[in-house]
Amino acid sequence: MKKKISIIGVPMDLGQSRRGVDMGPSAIRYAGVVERLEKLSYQIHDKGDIEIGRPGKDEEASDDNLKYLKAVVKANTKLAEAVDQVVSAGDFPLILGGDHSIAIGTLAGVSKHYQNLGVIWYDAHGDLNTSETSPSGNIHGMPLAVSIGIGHADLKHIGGYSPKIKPENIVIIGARSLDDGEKILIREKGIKVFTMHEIDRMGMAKVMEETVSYLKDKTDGVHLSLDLDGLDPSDAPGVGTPVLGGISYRESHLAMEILAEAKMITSAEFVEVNPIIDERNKTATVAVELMGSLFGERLL
Ligand code: Z70
Ligand code: MN
Ligand code: MN
Ligand code: MN
Repeated sequence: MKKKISIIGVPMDLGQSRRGVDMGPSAIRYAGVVERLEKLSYQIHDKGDIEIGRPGKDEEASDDNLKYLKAVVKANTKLAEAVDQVVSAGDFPLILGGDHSIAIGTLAGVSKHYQNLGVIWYDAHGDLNTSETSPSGNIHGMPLAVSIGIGHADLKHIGGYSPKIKPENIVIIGARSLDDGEKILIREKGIKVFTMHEIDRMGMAKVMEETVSYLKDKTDGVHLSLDLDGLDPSDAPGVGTPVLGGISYRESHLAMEILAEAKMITSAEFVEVNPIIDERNKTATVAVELMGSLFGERLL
């Protein structure tokens, strides 16, 4: 029987300040995600988008440095339920963002199905802020902290339980823009991070081999959370917060191919594609190409 992938779009951009990533799911669909994965003989079920709606004018402001908290909680609660259903049905959940705050809902839906879920966080950022440490109040800078049980109660308890993941089951890859509070948390919790320094020094092949062996024995499933801003802006220009000196297109394909060989990934999300600032849908196209490699495409 063909392995089934269920796609869920989350057209939400309220977790960060630049409008436009709400169009990410459309852009990724138009870049041909369904056709690409069907070619690899998966059975694809596109479940469409989570309904987000428009926030009221007064909703952005918040007393506690958490912009659009209510709207983000609402969207992630719906997403968690949808993802839970996909995993319960035995399908592979593939989530299309949307800003990275949607990882809160994805992980809430996935992690209850595992004793020890691993997470690979492919990102220029750590997304380990809290309302106390965040320089921006943007919730897309907080989902990894929330998922290990640190942050606002309404965010932590989406799905009805907390924490979703253990710090020792996380690997961050591509970090090059970490806030002070995030650096402290990384040290305190002993989170494994391959910054751009390690990628340059060791090479991507070694980084991914170490990632696989770090997670292999202690996890019973691994979620890939891929923020397109992990890539260099020259390869992925259509992201809200481009950071120079990122992971290349080629290194990213290699990373996905090594994950495919390891047969380790049990759910995935691709986030932060912003068509407004993209160049001819380049970033969505890169996302789809990387999905191809993740799901087993080979050059020969
Ligand atoms: C910064 C903050 C961030 C993604 C930017 C940026 C966070 N650390 N996350 N892009 N995906 O505002 O917390
Ligand atoms: Mn179906
Ligand atoms: Mn991110
Ligand atoms: Mn990022």
